[in-house]
Amino acid sequence: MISIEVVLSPALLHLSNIRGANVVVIDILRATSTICTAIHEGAESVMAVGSTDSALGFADKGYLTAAERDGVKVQGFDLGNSPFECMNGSVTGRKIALTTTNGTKCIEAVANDGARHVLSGSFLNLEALAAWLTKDGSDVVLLCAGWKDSFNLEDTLFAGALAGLLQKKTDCEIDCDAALMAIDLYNLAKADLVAYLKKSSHYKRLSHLDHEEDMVYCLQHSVFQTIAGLVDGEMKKM
Ligand code: 3SL
Repeated sequence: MISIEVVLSPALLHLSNIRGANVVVIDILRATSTICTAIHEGAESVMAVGSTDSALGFADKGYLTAAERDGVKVQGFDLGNSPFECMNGSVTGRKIALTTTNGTKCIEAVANDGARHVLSGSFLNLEALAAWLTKDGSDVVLLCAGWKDSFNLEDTLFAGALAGLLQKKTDCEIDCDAALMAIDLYNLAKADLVAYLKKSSHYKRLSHLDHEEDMVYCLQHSVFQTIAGLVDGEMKKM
């Protein structure tokens, strides 16, 4: 029986054991949605990097460099953190070194801790991800990146969507109140996620920065099948 656990913030990760589990890192707005989009658009890989300095260092190795802090593209980088920057062939065949405020930190935090696989979560490939996890059959930990260690709504909603799908598709056990809460929250909001999230802190932050189009894009469900997961330390097509 698969166990499903939701970790509502990276600050709570120390309470969980991810050894042998499939860990889905969730930064819906926008890092893990952008990573999935980049891989779907044919990028060879996306490496999650902790600091802007180390991300810039990858330029010499032929990587595109990408950086965001507090929702804003960092000057001097090829890309920020918008999924639209990864479209129309701009990343096809390229390796990308990406650093973001929360999402890439979470990927780094679980990269070397004995997880079976570390996957990038997004609504964009929700059904495909649920099918992949079901087929693999290992325990699942859904890690919400949140915002600077605080809980956020959008990552929790995705955790609820995925946990709810897994609950329907698999013989699973949910003995985790965070997962049960996330499923209930998703059911409350799913009719119109954009409308529901308009009150949330990050939606407001990104709206002020004119990233509304990115958010509408990232909240679409199951528009492609591509799964991105860590292979040799970089997110690649699984
Ligand atoms: O925190 C992150 O990793 C980013 O996804 C935040 S933002 O959407 O680019 O502001």
